[in-house]
Amino acid sequence: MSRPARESKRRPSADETIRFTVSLPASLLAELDRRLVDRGYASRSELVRDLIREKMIEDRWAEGRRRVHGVLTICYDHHQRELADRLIEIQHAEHTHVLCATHGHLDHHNCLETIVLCGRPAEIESIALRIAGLKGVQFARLTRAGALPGE
Ligand code: NI
Repeated sequence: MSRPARESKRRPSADETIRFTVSLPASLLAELDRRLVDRGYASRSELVRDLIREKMIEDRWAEGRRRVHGVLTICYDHHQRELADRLIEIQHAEHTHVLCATHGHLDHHNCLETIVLCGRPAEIESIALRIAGLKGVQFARLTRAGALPGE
């Protein structure tokens, strides 16, 4: 007796891994394999999964309406007048968008700080720009992050 058609087309559960076929031009596949080796991936699947996740985070930021996370990394000279106070003031004023901050002392003069931000992309970018623009902040980089569906 054959199985009913409905059973063979059941919906996979969210954590199930599905195998599917992708057609690529040979040159694109060669580029993918180069990245695989350069980045130390164990398989094409691992690399493709990460590329999809990166794109999903990018799209979420570009779409702009949903809550995302970002990590602002800054370096500054803590001897710069009033800079440490201004950094603290901005974070307190934006406390609903600041999850946490970590401070590291790089040497006698220089500090490294990571500030984990949450909110809509425009809110996070505005806070990051204000901090990056403070006199004495020598390096600032915002890393875009966010929760992914099903993970
Ligand atoms: Ni320090």
